[in-house]
Amino acid sequence: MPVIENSSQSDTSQLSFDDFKNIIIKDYRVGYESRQASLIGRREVLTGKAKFGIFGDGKEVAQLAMAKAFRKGDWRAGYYRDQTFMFATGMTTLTEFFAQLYANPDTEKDPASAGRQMNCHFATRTIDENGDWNDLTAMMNCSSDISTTGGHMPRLLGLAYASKLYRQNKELSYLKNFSVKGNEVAFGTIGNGSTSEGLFFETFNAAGVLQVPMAISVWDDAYGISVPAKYQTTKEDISEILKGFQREDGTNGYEIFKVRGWDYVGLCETYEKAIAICREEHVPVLIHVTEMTQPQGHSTSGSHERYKSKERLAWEDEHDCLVQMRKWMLETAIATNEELDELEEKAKTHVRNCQREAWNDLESQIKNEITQATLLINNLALSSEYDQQLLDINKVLTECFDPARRDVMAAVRKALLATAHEYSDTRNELLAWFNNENVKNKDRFNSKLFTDTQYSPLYVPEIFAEYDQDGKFLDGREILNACFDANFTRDKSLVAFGEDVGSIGDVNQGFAGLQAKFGDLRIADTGIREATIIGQGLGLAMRGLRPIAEIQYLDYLMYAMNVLSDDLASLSYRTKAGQKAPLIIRTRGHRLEGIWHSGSPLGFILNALRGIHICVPRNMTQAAGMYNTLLRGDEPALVIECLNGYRLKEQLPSNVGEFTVPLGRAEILREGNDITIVSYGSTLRIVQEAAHDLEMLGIYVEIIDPQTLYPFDLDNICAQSLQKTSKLLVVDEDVPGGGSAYILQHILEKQNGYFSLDSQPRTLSAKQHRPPYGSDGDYYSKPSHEDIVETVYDMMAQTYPENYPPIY
Ligand SMILES: Cc1ncc(C[n+]2csc(CCOP(=O)(O)OP(=O)(O)O)c2C)c(N)n1
Ligand SMILES: [Mg+2]
Repeated sequence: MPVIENSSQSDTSQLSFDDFKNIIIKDYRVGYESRQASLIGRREVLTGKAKFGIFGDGKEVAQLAMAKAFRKGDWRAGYYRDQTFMFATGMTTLTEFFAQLYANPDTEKDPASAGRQMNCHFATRTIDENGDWNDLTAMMNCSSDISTTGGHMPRLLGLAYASKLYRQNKELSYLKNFSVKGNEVAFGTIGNGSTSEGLFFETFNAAGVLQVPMAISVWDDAYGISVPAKYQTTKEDISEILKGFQREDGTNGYEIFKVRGWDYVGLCETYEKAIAICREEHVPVLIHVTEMTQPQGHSTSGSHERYKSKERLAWEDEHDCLVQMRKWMLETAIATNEELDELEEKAKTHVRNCQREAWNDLESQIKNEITQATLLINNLALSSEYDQQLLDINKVLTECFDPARRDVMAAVRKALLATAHEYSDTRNELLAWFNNENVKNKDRFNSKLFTDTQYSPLYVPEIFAEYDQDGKFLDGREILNACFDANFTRDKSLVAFGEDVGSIGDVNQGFAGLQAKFGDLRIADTGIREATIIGQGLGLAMRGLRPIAEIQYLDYLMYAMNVLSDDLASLSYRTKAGQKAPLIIRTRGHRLEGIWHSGSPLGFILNALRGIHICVPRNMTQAAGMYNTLLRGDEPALVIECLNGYRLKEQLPSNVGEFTVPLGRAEILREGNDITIVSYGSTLRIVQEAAHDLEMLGIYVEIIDPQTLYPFDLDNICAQSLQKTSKLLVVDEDVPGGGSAYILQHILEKQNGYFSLDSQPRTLSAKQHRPPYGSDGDYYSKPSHEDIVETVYDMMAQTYPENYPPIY
């Protein structure tokens, strides 16, 4: 008889046989209810009540076993097959499961995503509505799922790494809400097919190096949608090929387990053993669960009969894990057929009731809105000359099958458009109702791109830089170094890591000497693995630490872009501010040398990373002020330092660790009446030099540094400048139509700058291609001093041709 540990029952050796039976029967009930949820869920999609369904059928029994090893304070980072685990741990309920399937936008009903995510995308809420952390040691924690398979692996690494820091760095013991001596295990799940992803292998290796309590379960059903294992995995066996990671005497590495997905006893034993090693020794473990099935096929998008052979389908029927568990329970006299029949009937009714409750909840809200809207439209029809049109609109709405909010709002908007020429009290009432609903719908569907609470960096008070009379002029890198030193002294939860960040203090020495001062748990080197550097930071930030994750050059941000975009940037939105990760990404870019060290792809970054603040400091003092701001706020941000600025002299502020640069605060660097030039980062210095030459020509340019591109110039400084100059030039070194197009949209459209222009707004960017190596390559690819002077000259010539004859 196996010793089965239950999360609520720590010492099972004392259990009576009856207690033991009851635990197993309860497990079977949870598994069976979960299966019913899958069956009913699929039907709800096929009958049109929900739009898409993907379920965890065929994976139930392993998850029951995994749940037994999961404790309060632990973390999950998994994928869409894990509903049984979520039910078994109590991290979600059946009613919430259905609320998400129906896209209920209420966080009370779908706490994981407020209807924003497809079904089976799980999360627990780690912060409250004020942005304050919950006590994460007192609850079970599930980091928010993403649909991109394998995309969650880097985050898993960070969640596990946090336990290591909490265990090894005694200075963190004051952070009571996050850890009890680093005893928390980060549980990951991934499908066999998705282990083909690079992120899986990158994470796997990094965890082996770091020796963190990470437990990866691979749910192996031999397929990734229709593609069988022979096209997915070398030797068709992931644990076989990962055997080289097995730890041996005197080496780091993994403990690797393999167990069949329908073997309840084997699974319980495996999880108990594996997780004990992981938790106590901080050794990562792999649990490869084979022979899993997929009774309903991959998702509601297609049927698996198309690609599985008759033999395979028959095998799956027989090896269905719940069928096998039931058989075993009968064979071992844990339950009788009659008992299980009765349990199954009750389970079916229970799940059906939960489903109805979830449906009725949303439906009744929408019906209520329809009643209100149709009444108001009817009232309007009484006094409108478009009465027939309005009654028709109402008829369509009342006859709508399974109506949604969009149907209600579409009807109201049509009614308001039809009566746009009329003025009446009844129309005003409809309009007021519409406006009121819009506020609610904006909150339901468009809010919380950032957590947006009192802790937002936008509310960090502004503190000006101060300078002693004999304030030293230092290399830019030394300014940053002093800033980091002060912040690491002030805040013990700060950590920084990346390639070459530890021992040598980063390739440009911003962290020089700080590892020696603060220790290698706080300032650390990593392998060359950008995606998991970000994942490492993301997981730490979700667990209450304040990481600065460094990407060595901006050009390599590409390698972390999936994690940044899919996971970090969407975290607040996809949980409706139920989780936060105040991760600061530090990198350096713009111009230096050659094709892969001169990148400034801000258009790409701005388009992909809404949900992350984007800071582009022109020098290291401004960068320091931004770090000071960001480290006192709680939202994620990317800071792009100027790669060619570390050895330029800047004056050291006496309050280098305290002064702040507010986000969204544009600064006028030079005043002028003729042309407004907006630029950022490394081009600013060239623009400033060009302005000097332009002055010799009698042209006075106003130079504005937005400082942060997201948020962009919150005080409309740019548009105000245009009221004076009427001419706009945006200079950057992204591709044409990249970051500069974003800036134009802000100034012309959002700030209404268009109305102040007397000539065509212009952009001056780098070329479409990347800059060749060498100074001439740079000159012919990036905007140069002469390019800027001539572009401004040309713009002036358009208005005053007689004053500015053609140069060429
Ligand atoms: C990055 C990414 N690529 C492709 C997909 C489309 N997709 C969704 S599920 C899936 C199959 C995953 O198979 P596996 O990992 O074996 O998990 P299973 O569904 O079999 O449990 C694919 C290809 C995706 N969601 N994300
Ligand atoms: Mg699979």
